[in-house]
Amino acid sequence: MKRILTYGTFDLLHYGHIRLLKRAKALGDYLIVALSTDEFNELKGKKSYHNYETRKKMLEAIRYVDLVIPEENWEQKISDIQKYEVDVVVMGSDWAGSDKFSYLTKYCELIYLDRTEGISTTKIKNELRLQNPINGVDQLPEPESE
Ligand code: C2G
Repeated sequence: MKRILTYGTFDLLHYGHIRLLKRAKALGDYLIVALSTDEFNELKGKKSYHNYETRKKMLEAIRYVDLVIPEENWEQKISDIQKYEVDVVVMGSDWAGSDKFSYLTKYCELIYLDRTEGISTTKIKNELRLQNPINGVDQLPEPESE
């Protein structure tokens, strides 16, 4: 059984996330998602709309996802790979070359899949904000963080 592992926040789930998960699962037989906790998101400078429990439930409803575990820090990846006997870590191409992942090649295969253009959680938030100004005041979009 080929075991795949990926990491992320997966907030305001969108087709870019689903496409990543579908392609990751197609690389093996069992897909584990290490989902950023709310506390780790704070460390990453991200504030998700949905909390961890909600984001976890949504991921568990996706046919490609077999297990969701918490991502609590940057340092847990090697122990995750060993504990879950992971064969391949998969990430979107925006992470390609990052030192947060490149060292993992000593422990397992590392594959980057093309990021889906034209969609991101930040884009969704910004466009909703512009479409729904508060008290008639257009809200300035947050800088693209993804
Ligand atoms: N993604 C994608 N296409 C998009 C948006 C996201 O392929 N349009 C991918 C990202 O590359 C990532 C995954 O979907 O592999 C989850 O994206 P995020 O929820 O934005 O996760 P991120 O903030 O990149 O957190 O330790 C690593 C971090 O937890 C990754």
